[in-house]
This record gives sequence, C-alpha cells and structure tokens, in this order.
Amino acid sequence: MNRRDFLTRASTFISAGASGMLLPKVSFANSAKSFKDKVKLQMPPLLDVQSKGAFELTAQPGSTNFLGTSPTQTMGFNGSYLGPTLRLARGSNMARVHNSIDEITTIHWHGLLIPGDQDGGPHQPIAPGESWEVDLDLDQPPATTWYHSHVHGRTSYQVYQGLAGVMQICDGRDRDRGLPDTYGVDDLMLVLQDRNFDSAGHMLFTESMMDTMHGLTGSTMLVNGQVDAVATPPKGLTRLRLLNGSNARVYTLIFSDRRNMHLIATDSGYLEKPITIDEIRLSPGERAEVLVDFSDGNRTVLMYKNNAHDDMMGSMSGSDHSMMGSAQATKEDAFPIIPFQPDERVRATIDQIPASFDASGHGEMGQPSRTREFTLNMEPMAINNRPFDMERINENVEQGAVERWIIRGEEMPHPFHVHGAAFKVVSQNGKAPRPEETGWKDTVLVEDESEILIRFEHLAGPEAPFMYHCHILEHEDAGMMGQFTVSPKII
Ligand SMILES: [Cu+2]
Repeated sequence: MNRRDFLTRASTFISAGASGMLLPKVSFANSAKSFKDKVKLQMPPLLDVQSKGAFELTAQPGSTNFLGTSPTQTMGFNGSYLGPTLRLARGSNMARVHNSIDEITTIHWHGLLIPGDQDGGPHQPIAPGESWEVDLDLDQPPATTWYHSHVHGRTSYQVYQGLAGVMQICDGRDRDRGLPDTYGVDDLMLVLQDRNFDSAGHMLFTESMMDTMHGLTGSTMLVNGQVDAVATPPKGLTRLRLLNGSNARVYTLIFSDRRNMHLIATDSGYLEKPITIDEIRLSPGERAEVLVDFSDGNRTVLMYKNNAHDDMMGSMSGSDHSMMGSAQATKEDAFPIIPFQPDERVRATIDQIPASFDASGHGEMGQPSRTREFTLNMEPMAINNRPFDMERINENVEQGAVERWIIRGEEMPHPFHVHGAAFKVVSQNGKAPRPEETGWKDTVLVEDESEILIRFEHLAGPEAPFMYHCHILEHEDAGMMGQFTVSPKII
C-alpha cells in the first residue's frame, strides 16, 4: 500500500462517520486548573531491591479514580495502576511474578541485557493464578529501564490498563558522578501516558481500524498515573527521568519558558558528557534523563510541542481540512504535560552540571560483521512482509557479533525496539541522530530510514527468542514484530 492508498483509506474511514468518540477533540484536562488547585505529583512507590536482590510483583485488577468523578477498572503491579519503581543493582535479582488477572500475561524487562529465557516476551506466558520465577542476572551500566506486559495480541490492552512500571539500574555511585539520586525529591520519575476517558471518568480502550493504523492516542495526559498534578522539584538542579510509556504517542517536550535541559542519559545509560538542549523527542518505549535548573524559583510547564506525524498528517490535512479532528490527525498546538512549581523548602544536592561521565560501561562497539535490512510494513502489519508468527524464527545471530541494521518504515514513524541487545544510532534519514538518540539505545524512532550498529551479547534459543518490533503497541499486536535467536559463537 503506498501513501496515497493509505491516506485515501484513512479518509474514507473517517468520512464514514466512525469518528466521534474514537477521534476525540483534544481537551487536555491539565490546562483547566490553576496551580493552587493541583495536587502534588506522586512517584510510583519505590521498591529498592539493591541490597536484598529479590522482589515480587503481582499483576492484579484494580480500580482507579483518575478524574475524581468515578473509579474505572484498571490493572497494576502490586497496586491498582502501574507498578512500583524497582531499584536494582548488578548481579542476581530474583523476581517472582504472580498473575492475579483473569487472562494470560507476561512481563518483559524492557532494556535489561539478559538472556532470552529471562526476557519475559511472548514465549514466557504466565497463566491466571500462576507465577513465574526468574533470576535477572544483571551486568550492565546504570540506566532507567521499564517493565511491561508483552502478551502477543494483548500487549496494547494490558499496558493501556496499567501493566507497566519503572526499573532503575543503580551502582551506588551517582553522588560521585555529581548527580542527584534521592527518589522523588531531587530525582523525579515521570511516566508519560495519554489515555481517553468518557464523561463518567471511565478509561476507554478502543480498537478501531484507525486506532490500529495510527496507534491508540488519548486526549488526557497521565503522569505517573495522575491527572492534573504539579511537580515540586527543589529550587535548584533537579534530575528528571522521562519514560514514554504511551501506547503510540510521540512526544516532543519543551518547557513553556524554553529553559534548557541538560541531557545526561538515554535508554541504556549515561552519555559521555551532558548535552544542552531545549527540546527532546521521545517515542514510545524510549527513556531520557535530563538535569533542569529550577534555581530561579519560577513556575514553568513541561509542554508537548507537536507530534511526529506532522509530515504525513500535514499532507492529509492539506487534502481535506474538514475531516480532521483528532489529536493525531492534526498539527495540534502545544498542550501542557505537567507544571513545575519549585519548592523552596527542598534543598538541591548539586549546584553544577557535571562535566562528563564515565560512559565506558558498555565497552567499544566493534566493527559490524554483516548488514541486515528491515522494512516495517503497514499493509498487512509485518516486518519484511512477514507478519509475526510465534513459530517462526526470522533471524539468527551469533553471540558477540556486531551488526549493521538498516530499518525502514512505511507510511509513518515507527519506534523500533530490540530485545536483549543495545545499539547505537549511526544515522537518521542519512543525517546525524538527534542528541537524545545518541549513546547506547534499545529503541529508535524510524521515520524513513535508520541505520544502527547493534551488539549481541546474550544467548536466546529458539524456545525463548528475542523480539524486534514496532513499539506502537497496536502495530506490534497486529504483527509488526519478528524474533531472533542468539547462538553461541562457533570457534
Ligand atoms: Cu509501527
């Protein structure tokens, strides 16, 4: 299907009157209240397992009153929505995951560099009432990673309902690095998710053809599962760890006063040195850490600047303005994600941006031994024209290998995620990657063509292969996914 066919089909579908609830007008709740009416942003509960090296998670049904109107059915780990933030150290981390929801789930540790049988993808299902025990044997540099459901065909629904949480890999040396690390005080976690609600406050999960094609976006912003909260950093340098935990929305984030962000880490760990930026783009699954200076004490608002579908949707709206009405299908204006009100009573622990970091933890990339090419197809949803099949291993790689992967996307930008391996982005559409796409990564937004160098260090057999897929969860569920094994090197 070429672009013209896609647009024709999309516009036919919209004109057919299937919009309304499925294509809501964006009216972000956050904008309505004044600062004093807002409640303080809460962090997900901290589950620090650095000393114990063991933790338990229970996927459970819950009830959450997001809007203060009436509760809505949700899912969470050890709670009603989302899960605790796990702080993990290198070495053994015994996980016991219990499934208390009424359908199969899995728990994928997104960003952990571990073997395939620990990865928690579609091949490690946990039946209702059952548990999965796994030892996560970590040997990777500090990073902000996350965990979420990964059942084939149900990932979009289960993550939307709340089956996700944050993992922070720590080595206890952040103070030596000159970085804040007090959780929820000067080291704030921000899980960004957009959701739809009906007028009664019930969360709406929809699966229309448009939701599948564009990915499901919402008109209400949740930060850490909260609507209309205000973040209260210390009046000084504050660390923000950003996770795009949305199903499909790509965020370009800026502060309302265009204040700087000092980028210190991307998906898989620290950069060699901070990069000063004033906007940051995060596609679903991506993480970034920034230091922001709030020492002026001024209020500011973290804003959504635009969307990554501008290019395609710009051409759509150019052809017919009248059909546009959705968050995705227009070049929408900026909207607020969350306001920041510095708290004078909280002392900042650092007063300068560190000059550099020891980012050598991943070692050298090495030279690629071969090239593979992937095209992310929309019609049908597939990779290299093969829709995902649990029974088919698409690629085999050798442990220790470095490869050059060229990924192309059809019709719209697709966030491409690889399990069990870290990579570096070489180029984006033939140009240098954005600052937030530098460093070691596990997810990259593919617009037209992305080139990456990727290193495979962990084994994955055919019974528990690794996945590579689009992280628009509706695309993933619809077949935009493949699987690969990592075999021992034959000497
Ligand atoms: Cu996609």
